[in-house]
Amino acid sequence: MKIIFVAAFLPAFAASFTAPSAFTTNTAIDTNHGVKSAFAFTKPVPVAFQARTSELEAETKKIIVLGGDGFCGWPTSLHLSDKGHDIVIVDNLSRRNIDTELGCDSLTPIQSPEVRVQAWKEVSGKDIKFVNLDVAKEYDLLVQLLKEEKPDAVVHFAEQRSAPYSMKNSKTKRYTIDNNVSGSNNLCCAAIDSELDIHIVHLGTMGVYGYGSSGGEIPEGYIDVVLPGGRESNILHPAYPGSVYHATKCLDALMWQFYQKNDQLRVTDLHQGVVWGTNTPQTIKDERLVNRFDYDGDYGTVLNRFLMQGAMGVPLTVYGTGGQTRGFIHITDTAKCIEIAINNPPASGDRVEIFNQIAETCRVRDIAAMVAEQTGVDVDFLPNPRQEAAENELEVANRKFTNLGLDPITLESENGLFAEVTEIVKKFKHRCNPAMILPASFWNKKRAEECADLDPSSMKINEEVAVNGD
Ligand code: NAD
Ligand code: USQ
Repeated sequence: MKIIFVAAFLPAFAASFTAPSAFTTNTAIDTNHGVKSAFAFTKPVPVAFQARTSELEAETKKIIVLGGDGFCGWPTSLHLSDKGHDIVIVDNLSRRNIDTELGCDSLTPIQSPEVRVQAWKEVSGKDIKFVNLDVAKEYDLLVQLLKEEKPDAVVHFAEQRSAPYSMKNSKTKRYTIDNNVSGSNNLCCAAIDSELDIHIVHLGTMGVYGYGSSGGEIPEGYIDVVLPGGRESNILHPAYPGSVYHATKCLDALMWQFYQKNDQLRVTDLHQGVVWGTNTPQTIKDERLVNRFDYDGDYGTVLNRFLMQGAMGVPLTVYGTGGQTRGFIHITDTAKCIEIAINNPPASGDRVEIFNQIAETCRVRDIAAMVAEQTGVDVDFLPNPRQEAAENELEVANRKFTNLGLDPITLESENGLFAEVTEIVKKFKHRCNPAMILPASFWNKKRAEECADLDPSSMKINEEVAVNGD
């Protein structure tokens, strides 16, 4: 069956979604040079849609979403279902269990998978199947599932994704390696054993490239090099992970390369930046569909943490000098990127397709300054719990997605930046445990010692600054 998406994705979104201007679009892409750093925005450049997306013709597909209960996986599953694809979510709920282990919870009250898919059925009329399965451990069930469902594509989100959690202690380091590397290897083996031609779409990370300043643009996956003797080659970009978690994504990348070469698996690896935001045009349709919002020191990512801290009247937790520059993307665009990747699979025999999945790059202290200015909260420069470069530049190519029609949400619009997250924080501030805000994982003994004076119980919500709850 074929469905036609006329014109771009975004007008369609805008029509069906009444959320604030967080979902208006403006691009900060310099199409000649990739994404520029840290609010040094060039004038918005309209991206010309190319043939494949100006009148996007896509087949409806059977898609299995591994990790479909998570922060990225849930809204992506709904987005793909909304587009007419037949979705099966696989998740072992390990992320929910880690919340229990850490004594924390999503700021938003996420419903059980069963309630979520039922709510989606009521809202959209569409079925999503949920399967509780451990991708890293239940290999036979995974093969059986592939054989039964015969998916066209498998989207692989099912990994332990927190760098701080992966650095907490030897137990979490070992778990992260075991879970992530086994899960990806199992998926490759299962795809081969199923004898199906499955397109694997994996969520990698910008962190595979490392965050040193290389002095030039980070290309999309592969880099031209000149080897000793003047031999020219084009190779996977050297891996330079900054945490055990990031190391698993580097190992994944090697595994995709090997299985593509050996078994002609069709694989797309998406090197995504830090994701921000909570809701999407689909999750906002019903309270029971709300996406998770991590704010704690282990799982909360920087921009969402600052937005939440700003709205709560808590000083912003900048690590070190805040000189780290990272790639960012809004959760709505995560879902759109996955859709674009699914619609543009590599052919059998093609090398692994790699996209850089970011909208823009920003420096941490610039983001903090922006949030502080808007909310009046202080900025705290804390000792850095992480072993990372104090300052780094970052210029990243993301032309593959923009050329395929992505017109990403950026931080340019202040209203857009705050509206969605402020609403969420306002509604659920009573669920926040401020003692979970300070960093709770340290990269090594030295970092732990430097952070020894941080006192979790010192964090207090400032009721005068905090947005009033309902
Ligand atoms: P998440 O922890 O919210 O979601 C991951 C989901 O996978 C969880 O629901 C978890 O229960 C499930 N899972 C983990 N191991 C599993 C296993 N062995 N079997 C079955 N299910 C399993 O994380 P997220 O933020 O949604 O990230 C999803 C993916 O995107 C990850 O691979 C992450 O590395 C990548 N990514 C995330 C971000 C970000 O900022 N959130 C940025 C770049 C890349
Ligand atoms: N940071 C602060 N204060 C905070 C939190 C973070 O200054 O309160 C700094 C960190 O030191 C780091 C930067 O902000 O320099 C980003 O930290 P983060 O926690 O937002 O992101 P990170 O640990 O890199 O991991 C997140 C996701 C991960 C994904 C990665 C994409 O959890 O799954 O792979 O973003 S990337 O960063 O591009 O590698």
